[in-house]
Amino acid sequence: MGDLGWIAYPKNGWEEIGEVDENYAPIHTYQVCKVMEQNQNNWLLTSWISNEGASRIFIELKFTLRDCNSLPGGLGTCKETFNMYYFESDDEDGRNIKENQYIKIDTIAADESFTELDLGDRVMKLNTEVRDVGPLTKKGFYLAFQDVGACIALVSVRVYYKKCPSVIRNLARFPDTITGADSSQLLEVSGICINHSVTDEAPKMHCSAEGEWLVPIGKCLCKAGYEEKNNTCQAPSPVSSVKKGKITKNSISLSWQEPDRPNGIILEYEIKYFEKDQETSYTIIKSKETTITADGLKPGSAYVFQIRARTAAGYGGFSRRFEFETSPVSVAASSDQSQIPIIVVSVTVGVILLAVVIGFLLSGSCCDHGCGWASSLRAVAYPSLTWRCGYSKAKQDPEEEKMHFHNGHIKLPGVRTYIDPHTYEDPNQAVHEFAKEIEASCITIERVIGAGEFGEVCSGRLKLQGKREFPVAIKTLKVGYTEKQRRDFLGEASIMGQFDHPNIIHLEGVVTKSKPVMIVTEYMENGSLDTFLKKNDGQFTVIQLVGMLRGIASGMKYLSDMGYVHRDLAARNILINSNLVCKVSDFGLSRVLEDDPEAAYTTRGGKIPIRWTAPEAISFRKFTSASDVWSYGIVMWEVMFYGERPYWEMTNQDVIKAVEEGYRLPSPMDCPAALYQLMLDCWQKDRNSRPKFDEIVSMLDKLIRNPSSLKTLVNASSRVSNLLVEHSPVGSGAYRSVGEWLEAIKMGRYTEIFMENGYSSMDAVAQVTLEDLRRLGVTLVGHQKKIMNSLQEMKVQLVNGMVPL
Ligand code: ACK
Repeated sequence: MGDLGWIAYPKNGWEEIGEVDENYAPIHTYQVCKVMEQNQNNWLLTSWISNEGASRIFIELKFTLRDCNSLPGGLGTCKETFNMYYFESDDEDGRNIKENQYIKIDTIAADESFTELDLGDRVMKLNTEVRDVGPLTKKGFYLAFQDVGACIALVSVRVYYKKCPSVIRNLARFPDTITGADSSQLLEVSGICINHSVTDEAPKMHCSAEGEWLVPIGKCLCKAGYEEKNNTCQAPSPVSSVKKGKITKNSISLSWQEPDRPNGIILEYEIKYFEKDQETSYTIIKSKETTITADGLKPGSAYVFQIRARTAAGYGGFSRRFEFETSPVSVAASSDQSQIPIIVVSVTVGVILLAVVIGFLLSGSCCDHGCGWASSLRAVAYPSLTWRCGYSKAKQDPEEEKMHFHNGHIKLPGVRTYIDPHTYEDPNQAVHEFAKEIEASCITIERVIGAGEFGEVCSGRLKLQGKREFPVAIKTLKVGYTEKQRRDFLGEASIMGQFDHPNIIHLEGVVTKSKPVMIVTEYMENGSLDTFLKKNDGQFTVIQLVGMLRGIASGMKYLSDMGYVHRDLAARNILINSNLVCKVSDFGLSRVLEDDPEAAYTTRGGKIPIRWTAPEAISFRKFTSASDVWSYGIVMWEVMFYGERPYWEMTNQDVIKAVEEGYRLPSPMDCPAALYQLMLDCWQKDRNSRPKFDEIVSMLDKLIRNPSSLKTLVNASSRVSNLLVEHSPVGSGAYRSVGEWLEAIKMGRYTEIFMENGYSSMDAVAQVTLEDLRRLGVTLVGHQKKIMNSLQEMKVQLVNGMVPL
């Protein structure tokens, strides 16, 4: 046993050489060189190594191995490999086990990947080899190195495991996570909301075997009163001064000032009030103004008011309690109105009686289950609906919303739904209801990034009071616009401003009080998804692509829950940011779709993006969330095909005809079968048979949790049978040249290399192997797959007699 506590046997086998480095720290090298002697079996056992909870460990060896050719006379017995083994045990007791109980990890040979070690007069080749072992089930293990007659110096043994390092994402903290045992396993890890934040949608991420965090899902939000800044939450100050205005016997008007430190744009105020000592029954009014009138109050009664402000980060704390009293009823008035309480009482009694009668009718079935009178009565009198962020719009005053609560339950239930800005007589009112006015001086325009229907799209920066400057996208309305154009332009903001979801493009606000009129949204670094995918063809893992699709489906689920039908869902209308988070955008008011170059006029005069649209929407304008699901299927296809144009160059008329006849797009290359099946489900003719967006999200979550389910790909021959044979580039007949073929599969960049290396005909190309591709410099795995699969496909088609090469 040497200094390291490692054991070598037999004693004349491995030998420890102790040296010191330039800092006099000891270095240990083990060497063995019995190349002249027959039947060598020299073992070197390490001390016990704890795996520290990891179930897959990696072993990196650095060693020199002498070339047998350089050893005159030793060629007969000399070996150029050695073996590595392991044995698992919970403690050091496992040391004295027999050789044959060790499990072999691998035979280690020197390969080309060495670094040169300059030994002055000699250069030694230092080899580095890494192996991994797992799943490990005990607390630790021993390693053993067996020499069978080579000349080796073992310079370094590094044992490690991989982990996804602790990180904060979407305001949730994800702990250091040791990767899973299986090299393709993704571990789902739940995040914990950071201080002063609460769960919005349960935050989760996936830790890959390589130690990378992938596919963030869900998020936390800063608690009421806190604002998000640099991955932390801090509070905006409460409203401090509240003044009473006009007071009548039934109403109290209030006004107040913005909090001293708003820490962001105040989107609205929430005013909670209740009759003094009756706190369990309160009313909440939401207002965008700093004044309200609480009406319907009892005369001569004291009411308690509390106000809090909301910014994009959430609510601030409530103000202190302010108490005001309604005017008492005058004597004259009281005699005039002496009948009112009686009427109120009789109406109330009537309502209760009605409730009792309904309760009685219901009680027949209910009592079978033993729940009795009291609960059936309660069910009628107080519908037990918990707070679902329920907005009940006070239509008469769009600046205010009013909700009544009793014992923590909302009394007037209302599910938050999308409000069509067309329902407002004055569209300007709709804009200001849903979008914050921004002063033009807060915006710095930096550069033009594109052209929209109404004017240029620019990138720039927005500096709001009390907030750090941040990047934004700015859509501008060109000069000389008509009133209708202005309305349509701002209509998008009225729609976008109603949404609040991580996969929907976020509206910062609008500029309407100065020119140019602008819509300011969050900035998405990677622009539109179709262009981004085309630019990065073949560069993402399937899990990354599924992560993008999951985001889009989650955004669409939110929209469909809100009752909003998008009608123009396509990869060009999805934006993607630097974290590869996809967000649904393009909420034109004049749907469909003045500004979409893909939209074509139908025979009925409407303009529709034919390739993305469900048959019933094309034929009789039946746009629903189910037709959005069809479009989502097309987006899935675009994503898995890296931005390929659906139905390639077929004409719109041919697309309509083919789809009507039951043809569907073929599977993209290398597409997991489960994803293609989901696409086909989205393209069911019967719209009721298509999956709903929540089902799509769950299905994608399941696939992400279990990535091995993505390993089964649609195989080449079944792809062929699904092809829209006449029109797809793969099935469009023999390619006339290598260039044409490579262009068709979007690998045109390699044409020159192929030609230069003698692959100038399709016959020659048919012989290409993966090795050849690597030699030609096609190093991206995605590109190798694309080329090999296309070749494979052509061969299958040749066998089927479909495409002569
Ligand atoms: O593909 P792109 O770079 O992404 O070109 C189009 C262009 O503006 C016209 O629509 C880009 N664009 C639109 N909205 C945004 C945004 N919020 N962030 C970044 N780019 C955007 C789009």
